[in-house]
Amino acid sequence: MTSTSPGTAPVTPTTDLRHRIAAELDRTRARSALLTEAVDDADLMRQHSPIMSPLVWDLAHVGNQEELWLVRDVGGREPVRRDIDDLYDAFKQPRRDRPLLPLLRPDEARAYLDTVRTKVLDLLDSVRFDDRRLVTDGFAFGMIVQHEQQHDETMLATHQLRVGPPVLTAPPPPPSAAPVTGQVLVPAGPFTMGTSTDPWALDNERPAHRVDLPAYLIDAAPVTNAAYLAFIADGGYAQRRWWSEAGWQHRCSAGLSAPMHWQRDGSDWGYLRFGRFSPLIPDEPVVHVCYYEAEAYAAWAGQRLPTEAEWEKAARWDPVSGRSRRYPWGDDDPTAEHANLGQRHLAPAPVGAYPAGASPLGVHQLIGDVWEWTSTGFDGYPGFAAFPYREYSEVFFGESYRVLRGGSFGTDRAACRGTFRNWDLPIRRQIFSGFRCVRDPRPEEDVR
Ligand code: AVJ
Ligand code: FE
Repeated sequence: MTSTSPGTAPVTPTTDLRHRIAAELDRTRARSALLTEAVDDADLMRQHSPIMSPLVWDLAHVGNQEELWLVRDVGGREPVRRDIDDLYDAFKQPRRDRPLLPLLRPDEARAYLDTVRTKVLDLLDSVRFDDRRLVTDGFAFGMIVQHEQQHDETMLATHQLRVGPPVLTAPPPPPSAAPVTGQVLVPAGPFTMGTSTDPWALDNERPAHRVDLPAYLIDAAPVTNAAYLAFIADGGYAQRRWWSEAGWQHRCSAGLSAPMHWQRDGSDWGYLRFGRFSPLIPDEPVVHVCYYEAEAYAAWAGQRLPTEAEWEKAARWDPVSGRSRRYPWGDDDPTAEHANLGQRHLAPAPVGAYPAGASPLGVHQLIGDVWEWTSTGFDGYPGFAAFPYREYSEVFFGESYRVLRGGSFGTDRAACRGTFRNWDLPIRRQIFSGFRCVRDPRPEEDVR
C-alpha cells in the first residue's frame, strides 16, 4: 500500500490520515474564527441568553478540550494552561454563570487556541495511530474536530438569539427540484442500528446491533411551515387534547403560540433569522420547535413522532442489499448535492431541494436542514461502553432527554452521519430542530 515517487515522502495510508486530520482541524477552526470574528469583543463577552454561553466561553472551551485530549493525553506534553481547566469545564460552570467568570478575553482566547493548535499539529506529525485505542484511526482527533463543530453549531444558535443587525451572510438554499409529499412505507423486518466500524463514531453510536421493527409509514420530507401553519390556524396551541400532560404544562407556563423566532407580519407570519426579517417560506421545514410542539402537531395530524430506530431504519436500510448505509444515499461523505449541512446556507432548504440525498425508499432530507425530534429517550445501546469519558454521553442517559437525528443546516458533515445521535431536553427550541411524522399501517392496508 506504499507508493513512492522520486524526491517526495512516501504516501502511506498513515500519511494520508495525518493530512486528512490536519485539513479537518483547519477547516473547523476557520468556522470557529468566522463565528467569533463576526462580532466585536464586547459582544463576544456578553451572554445573549441564559441558556447559552458567551461566545468567548465556547471558543476557549474548544481550545481547552483540545489541550486536555490531544496535547496532554495523546501527546503526553506539559499543560499549556492548567489554571483555566475549571473555568471551561461545562460540568463545573453552569451556563447561566459563565458570563460572571474571569474568562480569557477574546485576544487571550485566540492566542491560547493558536498555542494549543501549534502543539497539536506538531504532535500529529509523529503520533502512532496504532498505539492505543484512543488514537486508533485518528479517533481522538476526530472526536476533537466533532467537539469543535458541535460548539460551532451552538455558537450559530447563539447568533440566532443575538439581538442586532445581521452579521452573518450566506447564499439562500437551493430551490425545490420537485415537490415531495406523502409518506413512504418501510416494510417490517430487522436492520442494523448503530455502528461498530465507523472509525470516528462516538461511544453512544456503538455497538452495531439488530433491531426488528414492524412496518410503518414515514413522511417523505420534514414537516413544512405550511403544514405547521395549518396546525396553528386550526387552534392547535389552544386545544389541550393534542398535547401530552407535560407538553401542555410547558405550553402554558412558557406561553407558546408559534415556533420560536416567528413573528406576526400583518395577517401573515414571518421569521427573524440571524437579524433579518423574512416572510415565512411555505415549503421550508419548520424549525425552532420543541419536542412538545412536535408531539402536539403529530397528534393533531393523526400521526406520531418516529422512534429513533424508525428514523435510523428509514435513513440507512437498503432494501436491496439488506445492509445499513452510512447515509441515506450510500457510504460516501456528504457533498453539497446531498444535503444542506455546514452553515453553507443560513436556513433549511425547501422540501425537494436534495433529490440526490434521498434514501433508497425515497425519504428526503433526513440529513441536514433540521434536527428531527424522535420519541426516544437518550440511552446506551445494548453493550454500550463509555469511551473515552462518561461525561460525553453516559451522564445524560435517561428519560429527561429526547434523541434528535439527522443534523441541521448548521451541522458540519464531520459531526453528522446516519448513526449520529444528538439529544436535548423536550422544552428546548433554540436548536435548529424540526421533525417528521410516522404512523402505523391501518389493518386494511396490505403491507405484508
Ligand atoms: C451532543 C450537542 C448535546 O452541546 O451539549 C459539546 C455536544 N458535548 N461539548 C452539547 C457537546 C460536550 C452536546 N450535544
Ligand atoms: Fe463541549
